[in-house]
Amino acid sequence: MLPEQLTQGQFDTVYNSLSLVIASQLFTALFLAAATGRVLPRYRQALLTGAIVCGIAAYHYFRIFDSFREAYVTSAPGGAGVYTMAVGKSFNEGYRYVDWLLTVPLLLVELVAVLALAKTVQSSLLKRLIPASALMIVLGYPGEISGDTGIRVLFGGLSTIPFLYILYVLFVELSRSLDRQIPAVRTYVNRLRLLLFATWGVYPIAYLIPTIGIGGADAWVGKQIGYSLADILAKALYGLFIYQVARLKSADDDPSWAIQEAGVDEAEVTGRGPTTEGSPRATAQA
Ligand SMILES: *C/C=C(C)/C=C/C=C(C)/C=C/C1=C(C)CCCC1(C)C
Repeated sequence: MLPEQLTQGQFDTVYNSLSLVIASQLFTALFLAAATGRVLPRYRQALLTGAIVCGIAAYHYFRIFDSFREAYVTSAPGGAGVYTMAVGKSFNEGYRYVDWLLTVPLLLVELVAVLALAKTVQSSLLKRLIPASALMIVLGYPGEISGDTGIRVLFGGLSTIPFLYILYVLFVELSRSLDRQIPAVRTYVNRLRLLLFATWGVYPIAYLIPTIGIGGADAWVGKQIGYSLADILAKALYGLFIYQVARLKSADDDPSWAIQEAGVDEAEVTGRGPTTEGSPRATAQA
């Protein structure tokens, strides 16, 4: 499974991808935590959850990064050349799965929290989404660490069942609750779901790379890049989308907050803010 050797280019590619993920997660976590004051209190939990997700991911990427640097060594002076697996060391892919086990349910909590649905709807969604997402990750792990293609495909297939169930809940069941949201929020939530679908879909594809005949080190490097980029989009970019939804909903819930917070722009976006006549800007333009 783990390549015995990496070229300088392969080593650098993985090194730089891991480093990029650390920067993205760390600073998105800080941003989201700092931005909680820029939404109404009822949306703060969603932003805080997003910050925690990115924080947990940043932590695990520090561990993954260290594990990678210890696993491969080069004897060439100045570090240029061929990297080989260090004796007695291994790259620990388990960090990813522990990370997902924590962050994937939290990403779903983040989504449900920002919608501010009725308590009963909220808990009914979470009671199904959280166990399904944990099951998806747990079932994927035995296949991930197995060198046997059959086992990889078997557990990949099993893990896909809860994955499809999550998509069903998000795209079919959640749609009923969305009818009650304002159009601007509906548009954003739709984008959010598509982002979730597109980025979560990368994981099973990256998982399958080693089974589709792309051999050895290239397959492994491809998988590392796939997981790394998907993590940036599915956690950091997703967190910023959640922030947008929280801002729009805050403005819609309380137009006076919107004016005080951001001028009239967001109140206009939601279509429910004060009318342009009589607003400070209209008066200024007149
Ligand atoms: C931040 C991390 C995220 C959003 C991770 C998501 C992971 C998945 C959607 C993984 C799904 C898998 C399958 C559907 C089948 C193969 C095994 C997995 C675990 C890679």
